[in-house]
Amino acid sequence: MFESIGEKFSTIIRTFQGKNKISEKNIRDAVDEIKIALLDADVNLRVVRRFINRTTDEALGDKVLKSVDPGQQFTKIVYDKMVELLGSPNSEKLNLKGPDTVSVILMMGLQGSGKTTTSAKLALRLKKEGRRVLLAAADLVRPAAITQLQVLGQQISVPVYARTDLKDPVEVARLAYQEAKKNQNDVLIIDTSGRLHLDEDMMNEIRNVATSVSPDETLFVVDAMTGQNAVNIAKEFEDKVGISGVVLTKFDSDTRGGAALSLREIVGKPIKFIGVGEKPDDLEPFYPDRIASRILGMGDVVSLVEKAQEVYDEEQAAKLEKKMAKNEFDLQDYLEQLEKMTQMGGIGKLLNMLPGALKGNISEDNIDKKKLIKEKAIIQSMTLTERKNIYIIGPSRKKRIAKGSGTSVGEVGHLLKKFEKLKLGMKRLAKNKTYQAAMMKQLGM
Ligand SMILES: Nc1nc2c(ncn2[C@@H]2O[C@H](COP(=O)(O)OP(=O)(O)OP(=O)(O)O)[C@@H](O)[C@H]2O)c(=O)[nH]1
Ligand SMILES: [Mg+2]
Repeated sequence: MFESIGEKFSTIIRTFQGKNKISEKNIRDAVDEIKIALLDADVNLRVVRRFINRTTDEALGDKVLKSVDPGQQFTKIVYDKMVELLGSPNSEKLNLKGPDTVSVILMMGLQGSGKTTTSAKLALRLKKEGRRVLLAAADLVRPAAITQLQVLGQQISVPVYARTDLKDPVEVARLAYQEAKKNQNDVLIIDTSGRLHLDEDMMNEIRNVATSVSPDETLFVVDAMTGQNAVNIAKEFEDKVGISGVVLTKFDSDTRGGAALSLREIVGKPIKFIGVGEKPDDLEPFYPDRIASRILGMGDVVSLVEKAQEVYDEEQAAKLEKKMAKNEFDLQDYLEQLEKMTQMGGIGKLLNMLPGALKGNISEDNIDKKKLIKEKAIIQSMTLTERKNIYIIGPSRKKRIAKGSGTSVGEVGHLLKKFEKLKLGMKRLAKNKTYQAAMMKQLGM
């Protein structure tokens, strides 16, 4: 998406680079070209007008015309306005409650927009964040809908609440909520049915579901290929049910994408995620700044953002170091490390962090990856409280955790013992400056 508009923008912007004097006419010409590029990309006319007015107002001020590097200034204004158009910082975050209560995410949208797929993608994402997710199949219209969600749930090892004996989605949603409470799930994602066109029935049904479970997030799922009509559909859902955020699916397709760009401005609700493929992990947070630089064909801004990301990681690392020194390192931190390392493929690095391995003759080849995956599953089946304090885990909790992770009570006990040893080693390490320095180096800190 956005390839063609990106090319146009970078051509417009390039003509400004390095110029040390820019006239008002130069700016007006450039703005005209930008307008055409946006309209070509199928951006809503009202949105284009607003964007152009804002950009022109600012660009014609003294800041650009009198600056030493007007090209740069102009580019920055266009970029800033584009980011503003797409959303605000952190708008991609989900508003969920703490892990001690059930947060509800309601999915809605037209038929085939990607609700069911996105439900599973979100479930996987939240599970990776340490949440205990329950999926609910409240699409009782399409015969195969329940099975589809069950298959996806199995793929990502997330339980699915389904009732083939019921006909009322409100009832299923309500029962699923009770089930979530009973099983100590902290997120319930409700998949609902879609219809081909907007109709009163669908709106009433989804509104009734919403009223009965009062969702924390009501996500409107929309296919990025829908074009201009997406804006009208979104408005309808906002008026009749109320939406808290948008998920744009099929972002991987080569559509012009302009309609998608109009959503935020017209509906006033943030785009939270984009679907970038059919697989469960093909979901990304929607970062307005990154998308803006993609639209403007500006690679350098992207790398700037990536630099900022590195700093963020350094901060994380510093926090971790402090925790270790204070002997506060818990299973949740361990899980996060496990995840980071497996993501980067550098399991060896993680293993080197273990005290016994500091002398370092463990290579990545002789690591039991299956065991690490099992460990992850075990920790993921614990509540956050348990991860923070393993000493509350008695026999009945062990049983529950083993069941939730598909392991045995013995394996759960084994992990707990191992972690206790690890913590002890860390405590010793924290006291020994030389070892500590070596460990930090191993961790790449
Ligand atoms: N390429 C791509 N395909 C997607 C994406 N999201 C969903 N799909 C595909 O779109 C099709 C429809 O997705 P579903 O999740 O079944 O859509 P739905 O909204 O649940 O459909 P109904 O339940 O019939 O209303 C499936 O073939 C998905 O694999 C995406 O981000 N990218
Ligand atoms: Mg579906």
